[in-house]
Formats: sequence, structure tokens, C-alpha cells
Amino acid sequence: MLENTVELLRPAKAKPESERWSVAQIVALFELPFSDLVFRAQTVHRENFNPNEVQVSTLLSIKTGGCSEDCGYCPQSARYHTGVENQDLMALEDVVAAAKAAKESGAQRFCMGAAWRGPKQKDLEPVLKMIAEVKALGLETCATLGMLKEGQAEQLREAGLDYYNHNLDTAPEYYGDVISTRTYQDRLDTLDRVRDAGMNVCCGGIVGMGESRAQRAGLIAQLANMETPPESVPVNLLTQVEGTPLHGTGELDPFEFVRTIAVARITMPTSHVRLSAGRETMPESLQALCFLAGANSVFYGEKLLTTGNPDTEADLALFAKLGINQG
Ligand code: SAM
Ligand code: DTB
Ligand code: SF4
Repeated sequence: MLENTVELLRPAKAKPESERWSVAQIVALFELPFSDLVFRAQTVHRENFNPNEVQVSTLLSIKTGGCSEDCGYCPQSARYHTGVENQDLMALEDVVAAAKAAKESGAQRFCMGAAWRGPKQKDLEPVLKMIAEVKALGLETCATLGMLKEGQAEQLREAGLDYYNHNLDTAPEYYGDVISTRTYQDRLDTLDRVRDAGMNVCCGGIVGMGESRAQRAGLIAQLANMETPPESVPVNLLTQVEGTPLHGTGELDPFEFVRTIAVARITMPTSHVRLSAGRETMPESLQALCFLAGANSVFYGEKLLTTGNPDTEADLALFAKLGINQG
């Protein structure tokens, strides 16, 4: 399985073989007794970060729904009837107003998401203006616009983009069960473009899509074995939306979710691991376990892209209870 997994990364872009995690080693981490796993993750976490600091990013969907792709989890695909209302690219002033509001409520980073397969040049121009204006507010900037063509990552960087989010979503061997309109290699190519343009990479995936533990380990191997692992690793729990093919998938055991966070922390010691989609339905105690297991970033604000997220007041109250600062 290791060979299979690593082959998909072009050798120049993967770590030297001696430094790579095998899928078997990652599965062995998943299999540790829960307390041993969390202790190990917390130890690695403390060696690399202030354990009481959590980075917060606010999301805004700048173009919603009507997407040509068939990602089986996604409420924004035009192929599924999910009740999401399509919305064209937002006006610049509305995006800037949302970014100002996010800054005022304490966000450090503002992430603009678009339901595109990838941006056409005529789409990119207005987004470049949004990035420049959001950056000028003193916020870190992030965008997730789909696949990038040659030269687009450079334009984004020049406009002031700090992070580009593009997820691998799952292990290579499960990917074809979830998406057919773009390949795993397409995603790796976009990630290379982002890295080569000198931007920070935000890349993670979704768990709870019916994948096996070995496949969760396979996703983590892909991320951890990158020559430079992503600076930011969003771990999303599938938000099941009626009308999508993955609606009705069996729920992931919450401890398995915490284990996934812990394993990401151990294998990517210096990355920010983000407790991402799915937080709205998680009790505070489960979120606290995720922080204990090494999560040190969240999406902050009432909405993700089209689905809900905890209220800012609830998050601030939880941070206060746990003694967490935004950092
Ligand atoms: N359209 C662009 C793309 O797919 O690259 C950018 C936006 S897309 C919505 C960003 C990411 O959100 C996806 O790659 C996926 O990991 C995550 N996502 C989408 N729907 C989700 C859901 N129902 N539950 C959890 N994560 C989801
Ligand atoms: C990521 O990994 N998760 C965010 C962000 N990157 C763009 C998106 C989650 C989307 C959840 C479903 C929705 O709100 O539409
Ligand atoms: Fe489109 Fe992105 Fe949703 Fe896939 S995840 S259907 S590319 S918006």
C-alpha cells in the first residue's frame, strides 16, 4: 500500500524515502491505546506550539452553488438537489464589508471560497482585487477557488494571497468513489503550483465519508510525506447534506475523529491542524479532546460556506472555559 500511495506524488515533491511515513506506521499510531495516542500528540504539540493558542479563520462563500463538479459530499454541485441558492461572484464592497466584520469579531485570517472547478481568467481578476483589499485591512488572506492553471498562483501571490486551500479530500484509493470529474493528480498539480509560487499551502481532507481507517491513514501519509507538508491542515468531518450522494453515510465514531487529529499532529508536528467542518454538531467536550489531541486552528464565524458553524459567542465562551487564546 505504501508504494501505491507514494507513487502518486512526483518523487521530487515528496520527502526522501528515509523520512517518509509508511501507511502501516500511521495505522499503528491509530491503533495505540487512546490515552497513549493523545499523550504522544500532546507532547509533540507542546514541543512545537503554545498549547493554549488557537488560530482562527473566517470563511466567506464569494460564489455559491451551480458547480460543474461531482464531489459526492458537496451541497454546491449543480448535479444534486440540495436547496443551496446559487449566487454569482459577490461585489467587491460586500466582500470587504464581510472581512471588516470578521476582523472586528477577532478573525486573524479571511478565507474566500468559490464553487468553481477552477477560476477562468475573467473570474480571477475581480478576486485579485478582493484579495488586495482584504490584505490591506491587516488580515491574513486565504482563497479556495478550485484547480489553478499555470501562472494563476503567481497572480494570486502578487495580489497578496498568503494561503491557498485545496484539499486532497481522501486517500488515493478511495478518491474515485467520491469524485469523478477531476483526478488526484490534478489536485497534486494545483498544490505544486501553489508551493512553487511561494504561497503557504492549506490542504487536508474529509473523514466520515465511509472510508476505512487505513484510508484515513493513507490521506495523512499523502499530506505528511510532501516535501514540505502543508502549513495548514483542515480536518473536516463530513457534514451530511440531503441530496448529496454521501448523505446517509454511517457516522464516524467520535473517538476515531479525535484519533485522526492526533495522528495528523504527530506526523505533521509544525503544521496548524484545523478542526474544520462538523464542529457545529460536536459537544464542547469533544472539541476540547480535539484541542488536547493537537488541533490548534478552527473556522470562526456562524457559517462555513453554505452550512452552519458554532456562533462566535459560543466559541469565545468555550475558549474562555479552556483558557485558550487566539494566536
Ligand atoms: N470549489 C473549490 C474546490 O473544491 O477546490 C473550493 C471550495 S470546496 C467547497 C472546499 C472544500 O470544502 C472541499 O475540498 C471539501 O474538502 C470541503 N467540503 C465541501 N463540502 C463539505 C462537506 N459537506 N463536509 C465537509 N467538508 C466539505
Ligand atoms: C475546508 O477544508 N473546509 C472548508 C474550507 N476548507 C473551504 C469548507 C467546509 C465546507 C462545508 C460545507 C459547506 O459549508 O458548504
Ligand atoms: Fe464544486 Fe468545490 Fe463543491 Fe467540488 S467541492 S462540487 S469543486 S464547490
